[in-house]
Amino acid sequence: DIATLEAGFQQRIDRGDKIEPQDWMPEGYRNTLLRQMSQHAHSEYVGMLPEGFWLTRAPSLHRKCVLLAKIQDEAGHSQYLYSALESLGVDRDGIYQQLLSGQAKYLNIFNYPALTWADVGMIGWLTDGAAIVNQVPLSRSSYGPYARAMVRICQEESFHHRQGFDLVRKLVEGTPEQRQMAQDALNRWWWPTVMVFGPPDEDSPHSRRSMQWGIKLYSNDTLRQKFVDQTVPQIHHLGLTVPDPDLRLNEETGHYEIGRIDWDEFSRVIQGGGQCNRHRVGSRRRAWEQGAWVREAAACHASKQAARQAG
Ligand code: FAQ
Repeated sequence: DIATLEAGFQQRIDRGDKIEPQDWMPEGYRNTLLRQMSQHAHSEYVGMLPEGFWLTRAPSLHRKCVLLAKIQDEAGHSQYLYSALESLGVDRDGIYQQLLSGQAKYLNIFNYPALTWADVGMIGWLTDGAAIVNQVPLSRSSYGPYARAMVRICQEESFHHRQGFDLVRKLVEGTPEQRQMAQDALNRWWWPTVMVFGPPDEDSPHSRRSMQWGIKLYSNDTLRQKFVDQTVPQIHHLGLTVPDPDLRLNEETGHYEIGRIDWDEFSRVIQGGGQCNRHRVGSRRRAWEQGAWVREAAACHASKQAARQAG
């Protein structure tokens, strides 16, 4: 019966077994994976847009090549994740349509604009930095295809993180105007990045079940703290200021304590009311419509090839 199956499933999780697509899994486990993995895939896909705006504006050929490579990696990450989703028996187009209809979520952070070249650096350094803190544990997630996708994704994200840091370092070593540009961008990206880890543990409806099932390994606040502890010294090293007057290092615990996070802003942004939500989903919708001829041509080519092979 179902209770026995569920108990056996939980034992496998507790033993550290990987769950594979052909294995029995509780409906709730599958739905949690669908929710989180699709949000993750959409985030990578929409995540190309804020930086994409700067591709034709990069200050040198070298920076343009680096940025182009990074954005292509993000497209690749979304493809791995859409493929991992297919292993749950869902149709890729159906999942994708949920993004285009505005029904599916993607990370809050991608609804903010990249106003200057320094913002491109902040996205790499801070957002990819946060993504690494979140995703390295996910490479030990209980669902095999999701965990395996994370391994390569994390390796690529660490290049993204370094190129972001390098870009910001170049600016802070530059003219006073360039240094100020970096500080202004940090002021814009710090709080939205701290929010990326999701609501505080006591307001996180999914965390308990997700952690019990080994989908998530650490709570939202645990990962947020890890990110803050690791990033604040880097900010100080660059001679920049964290835009938080309440930030302090607790000498006893060794952890940085941050000021109040504006959770109203977070809710507004993830419910569609951020600065760029309409623009982001609109861009993805346009790409889908304008790419219709590519999909038709690829399908036509595939059917001709199949006919040729059969003949
Ligand atoms: N934004 O109960 P919890 C990248 C929602 S790409 C929007 O705590 P959970 C690379 C959550 O969905 C990103 N919504 O939920 C890159 C839920 O709503 P629902 C890579 C958020 O799932 C860099 C509700 O709030 N990483 O970085 C957010 O247990 C630069 C309640 O929350 C991922 O996508 C948020 N920040 O924990 C590309 C992370 N937080 O579904 C380009 C994968 C929460 O009930 C440039 N996902 N919500 O309507 C996760 O790890 C988890 O899903 C969490 C949330 C930790 C985000």
